[in-house]
Amino acid sequence: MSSTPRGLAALAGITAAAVAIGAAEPVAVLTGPRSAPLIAVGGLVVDLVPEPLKQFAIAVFGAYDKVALLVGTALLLAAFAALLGVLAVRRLWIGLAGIAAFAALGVAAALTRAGADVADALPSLVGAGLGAAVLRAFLAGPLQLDPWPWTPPTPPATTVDTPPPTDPPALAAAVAPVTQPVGAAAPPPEDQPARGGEPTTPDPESRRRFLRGVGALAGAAAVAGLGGHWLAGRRGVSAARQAVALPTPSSVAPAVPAGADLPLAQLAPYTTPTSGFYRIDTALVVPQVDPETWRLRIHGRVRNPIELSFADLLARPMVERYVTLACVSNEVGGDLIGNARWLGVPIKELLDEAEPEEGADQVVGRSVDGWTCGTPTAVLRDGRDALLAVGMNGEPLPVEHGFPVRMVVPGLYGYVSACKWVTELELTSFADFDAYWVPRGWSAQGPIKTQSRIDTPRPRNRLTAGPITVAGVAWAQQRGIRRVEVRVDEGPWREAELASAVSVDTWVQWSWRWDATPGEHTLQVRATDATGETQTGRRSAVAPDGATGWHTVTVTVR
Ligand SMILES: Nc1nc2c(c(=O)[nH]1)N[C@H]1C(S)=C(S)[C@@H](COP(=O)(O)O)O[C@H]1N2
Ligand SMILES: [Mo]
Repeated sequence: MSSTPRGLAALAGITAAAVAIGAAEPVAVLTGPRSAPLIAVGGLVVDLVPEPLKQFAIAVFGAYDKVALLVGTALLLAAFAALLGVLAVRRLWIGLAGIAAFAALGVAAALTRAGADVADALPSLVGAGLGAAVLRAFLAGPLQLDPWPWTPPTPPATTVDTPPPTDPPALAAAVAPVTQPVGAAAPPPEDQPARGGEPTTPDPESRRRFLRGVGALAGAAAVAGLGGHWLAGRRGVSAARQAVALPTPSSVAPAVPAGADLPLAQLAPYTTPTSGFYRIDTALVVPQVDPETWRLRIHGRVRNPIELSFADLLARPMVERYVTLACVSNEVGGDLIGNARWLGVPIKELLDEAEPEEGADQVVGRSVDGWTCGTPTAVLRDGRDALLAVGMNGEPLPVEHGFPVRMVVPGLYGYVSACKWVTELELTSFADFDAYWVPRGWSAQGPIKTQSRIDTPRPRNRLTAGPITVAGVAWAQQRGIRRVEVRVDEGPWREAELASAVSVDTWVQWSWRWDATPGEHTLQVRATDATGETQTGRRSAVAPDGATGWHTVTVTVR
């Protein structure tokens, strides 16, 4: 960092912002992590960012798109804070007004999140107050760049009767701003015009005190920020999750047939380990839902509204099923898909009890954080294993996969069916309500398209001529896979061998023996579902209702 006055002023601005963000975290331990300004504003960005930019972020940053968003937001904040620091040297009120504007943004973001209450404004307010105090203390104190309006302008020669501060003045001043109107943007009084011109260079001793103050405050901000974050994590529900005893299913999942899992290293296992299961959601912090207070309301256009507690749900007969979940954003060949054994209550039974009214053709699943998906009522009642799931692969749902309860609906992409942290099923119609992704350009209807993927060989594998096993997975949930074919260099399609699968609701592994010859080769795969329809080779983007095209892998054989 430059040590010109302007550089120091920028550093003061950044330190003030760091203090604001850091100080907000311990407050957010009380009000919930989503009320912390960085997370709240980030969440607002997630909801408001135009779809193409979001796609770009997912494409560039993949699973780290959320981290990238938070880092980007923090960098943007730092840049603005530096600018505010520099401007505040000329006019302190500009700096304070800037902080007030950021506080307003933080408060607005925190208060507009689903389920927010007034207390959620606190982290931003406390953070902004301390940030403003730090900025004021720096500029009026050790830097003496702009004495207005707290210190009368004093020429250096008269400072002899001012006792030198004994403690880091920045810290001392930071805790004593209570009598100052934080964020007040009043212009200077007539008789004390704001300083114009370039700020003067502070003397070396002031600079040292300033840099010590920066170091101390940055350290304190980091400790408060990380400590608060850690504390908030400890207030999570992992202990409550561990305490859940899953009931024995009244209808167990069929055993996975011996031939379902081919012994090939690069091939996706039939059952996806929970730790490797893809995660997609809009939540910047994973919702922590206490099963003790969790409720599910089935309401809207029903004759008998229902409200269930977690204990009520666990007391009902449970079924266990393998279902392959897929994301509509999965590119051809992508890995936003996984197969798990889910335990839950059939949604159909609950809907039958609630008695949907005529014309209520959409069930809106709503999560605690306000996210919604819209599922056709008819799909949920047609007898497929649509579940309100509480278990995944024999354990309570992981928190990031929706603990304590989520929806799982075979045959539909997750964005129209798989509501995590679900707390409401509202009966309405497609004409009357658009769920979260629909106004953002995605189709209201999201049946999963027949697809297939080559898992081995991979594009960069070193292959030697001779027999090579080409293998992968194929899926057509609800219909089932009848046939998978592979072709080399756009030659004739050859039928692959299908492994076994538990049901039509899961993917199936396939394999094909290839007599590889030296050179560069293109492998392609296509699947045909049990209705006889072959997946199209026409390429289409993931939006609005799922990608199409044949997965193509180019390899070099020596
Ligand atoms: N509450 C909530 N549930 C959600 C989402 C979300 O953003 N919020 N995303 C959906 C999408 S797009 C998909 S593909 C699945 C993914 O579930 P998983 O993260 O358990 O793999 O969750 C669905 N459920
Ligand atoms: Mo998704």
